[in-house]
Amino acid sequence: MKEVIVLGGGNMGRVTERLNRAEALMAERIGEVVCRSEFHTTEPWGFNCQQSFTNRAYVVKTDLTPTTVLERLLEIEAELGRDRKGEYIAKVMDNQCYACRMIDLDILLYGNDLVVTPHLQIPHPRLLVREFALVPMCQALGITVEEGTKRVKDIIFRDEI
Ligand code: PH2
Ligand code: MG
Ligand code: MG
Repeated sequence: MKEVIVLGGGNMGRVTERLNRAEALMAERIGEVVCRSEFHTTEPWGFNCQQSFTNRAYVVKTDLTPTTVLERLLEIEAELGRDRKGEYIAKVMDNQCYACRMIDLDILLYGNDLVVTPHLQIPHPRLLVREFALVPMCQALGITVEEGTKRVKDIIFRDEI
């Protein structure tokens, strides 16, 4: 059994309702959601856009592998209306790195595992520079941001000399 930390977010439409639906679906398809942060209202990071984001982090107990967790999260995003093609077009048209989205479910941590595959990197590679992810994650885990930062760095640099 592993503890996976998922960050939910979005900035279009009724995001809190959608995140609550996502939580119920994660509980059905991934595992028990044992803790969650509050909803955090955050400014769009990394791109220009008017609508602020709502983010919430979840601690989920699971027997699934990281790749299977990712597959299920992508399925849930699609079911809850994520339009990746529309986002892609908006991103290219506006020459931005990101686009507004209905919902995004990202894996931040999978236990203390370091996972690097072509499609998945855990810890999330931008976790330490994204306050909108780090702050809810630490709140969901009941630890300080300093402790959370240390945990992430220990995972990433554990195998380095
Ligand atoms: N997600 C992004 C890019 N920028 N900004 C905020 N505040 N919250 C997000 O969840 C977010 C973002 C890419 O996934
Ligand atoms: Mg994301
Ligand atoms: Mg994502």
